[in-house]
Amino acid sequence: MKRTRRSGFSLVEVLIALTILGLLTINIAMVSRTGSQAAESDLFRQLLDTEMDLTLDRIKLALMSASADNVYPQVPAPASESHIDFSTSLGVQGGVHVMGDPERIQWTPATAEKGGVFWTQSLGLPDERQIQWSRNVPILQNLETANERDDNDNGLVDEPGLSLHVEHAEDRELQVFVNLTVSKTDSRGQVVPRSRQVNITCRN
Ligand SMILES: [Ca+2]
Ligand SMILES: [Ca+2]
Repeated sequence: MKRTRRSGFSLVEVLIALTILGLLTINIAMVSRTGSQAAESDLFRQLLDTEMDLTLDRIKLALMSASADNVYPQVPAPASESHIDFSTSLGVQGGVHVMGDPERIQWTPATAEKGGVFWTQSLGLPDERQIQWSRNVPILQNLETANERDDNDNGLVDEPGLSLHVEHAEDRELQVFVNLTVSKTDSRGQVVPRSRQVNITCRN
């Protein structure tokens, strides 16, 4: 008896094919989602890094030309301050340094958790003006808590999100160390902190 050749697919084959297709679709969607989340996280970190780097560059530029005798307070580690007052040297006239108007860089609270970094020009004078350099600086540095201990192992105790301390050995120029943490909550509700330290030599 002649057998008829089977054509088309059985129901089982169709079900298997649909299952495989479904799994593939789910996998592709997961990979795509993971990829877009990674790209979003990268962009988020880059924006925070830009805010942090720009703020530190501005602080560095301002303090580089500060006169060492006009930097206050001069707090050594493990203590630190969240502000610094200074005047820059405009040059020498008749053998005497001519100083610019007093300036201040400070962290100012905006909420219970974070605040901004502000630069004040002509401090206490009629033409005083204040400019914001950063808006996402937490009260304390990353991994630091207020407990009179150095939790993040950086030689500073309970240091603020913007922390400034100095080193001034007798035979060396004044050095100001600036630690800055910038942090923000991403779309998944996770706090992303970025931190960096710069040291600035006051050569005047
Ligand atoms: Ca610390
Ligand atoms: Ca602490």
